[in-house]
Amino acid sequence: MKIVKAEDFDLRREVEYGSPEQNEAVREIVAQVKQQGDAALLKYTEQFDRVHLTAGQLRVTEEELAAAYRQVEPSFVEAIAAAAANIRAFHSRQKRNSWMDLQPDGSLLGQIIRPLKRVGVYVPGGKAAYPSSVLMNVIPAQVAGVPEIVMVTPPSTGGTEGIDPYILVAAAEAGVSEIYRVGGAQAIAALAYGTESMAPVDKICGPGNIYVALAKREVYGGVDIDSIAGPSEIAVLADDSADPAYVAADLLSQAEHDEMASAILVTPSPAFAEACRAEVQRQLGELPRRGIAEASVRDYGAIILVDSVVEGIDVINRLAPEHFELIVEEPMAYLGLIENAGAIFLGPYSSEPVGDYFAGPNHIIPTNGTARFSSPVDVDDFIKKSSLIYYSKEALLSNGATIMELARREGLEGHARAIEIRLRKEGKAGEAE
Ligand code: HSO
Ligand code: ZN
Repeated sequence: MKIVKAEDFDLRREVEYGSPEQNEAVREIVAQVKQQGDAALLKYTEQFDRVHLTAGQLRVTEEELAAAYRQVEPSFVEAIAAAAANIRAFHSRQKRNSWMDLQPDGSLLGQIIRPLKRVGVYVPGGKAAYPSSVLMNVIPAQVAGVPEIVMVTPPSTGGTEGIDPYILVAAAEAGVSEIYRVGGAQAIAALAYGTESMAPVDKICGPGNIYVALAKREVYGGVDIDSIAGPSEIAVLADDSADPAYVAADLLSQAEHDEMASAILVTPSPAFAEACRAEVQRQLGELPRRGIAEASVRDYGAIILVDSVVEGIDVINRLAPEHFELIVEEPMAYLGLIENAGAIFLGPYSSEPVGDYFAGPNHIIPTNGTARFSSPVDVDDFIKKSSLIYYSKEALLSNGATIMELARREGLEGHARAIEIRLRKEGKAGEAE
């Protein structure tokens, strides 16, 4: 891991939008599924996943779910259920109520909160299929009250229609109502437009490969989508009071996600920087995903030396990392200075995996510096609001003239007359002129 001074570190990262060929391929797949429905869905599943399905086999059955429970260890079911309970409890605190305010003139103003009706969650196949991410996408939707939560995930490559039983159990524990074995850009198009076998959804979320990300951007507008997540990031600000072995382990916990993940240590202590660098090297040698973690640490990792903890927080605010661990003496004392971080972990025992799996806050968190203006996934992502306006006769009569003044200033006489016709009937039009 390279050790650099704060002023020598480039805080910006490149964002990938896909090649022109990939964009073109995705546009074609989306158009075909939109036009031909199931036929195109099955054709692409055969072509890309090498699995031959009929339309009747797209949906995962209750028997398959029951079989998945028999295939996984009981301890896994218990662990997923315990995590789900914590995530549900945390997200329940985010629920909003509809509200209404009665004004003195008898008018009523308010906001009505409603859940989205139908949400689609994409779960990637292969190594990137995380049961924990199923919980993190589905539970906020469920807590919001979304009645129909649909999951899509590709059938296994290599000729079987099976889906990882751990994913199926997580889906069932989280409360998914329908599961379809379909993946890639074709699955996103089916969620957006519907096919004979799949009803369309109002919002699509969940991570996927570049084709899935491009397809989400392609269908956006007709349906809502979540933000497109970049590789995992962790930044740790630690001083001499921290254990370099703990910090190295936490850095590697995210470096192992992806060659492009970024793990950054910020420290005011050159001795701690050296100790941590040595620990990262030592622990890397023993990590099963060493290849990935090593590339991440080499290309995107860094140790940044600062003059003080306060200067370190300034670096963190400029990085706006997805995850931020503050492991210094008295971390609470600095809480007020932290402006940009998706999730903040305080003290030596709040290791990032506590949040990734279990504590309750969501692990889908803004990356790439977007924590400057956006937030982790939560219940708000699955609700919508309607404004409510009720004007009494009295309220309209006393404010009609003002409304007409604004309408006529915009040259919209029809707007003014819609008010005027009512005032006239009540014998108040003269006052409006
Ligand atoms: N740290 C990841 C989430 C995750 N970790 C899933 C383990 N499984 C988000 O950046
Ligand atoms: Zn993680």
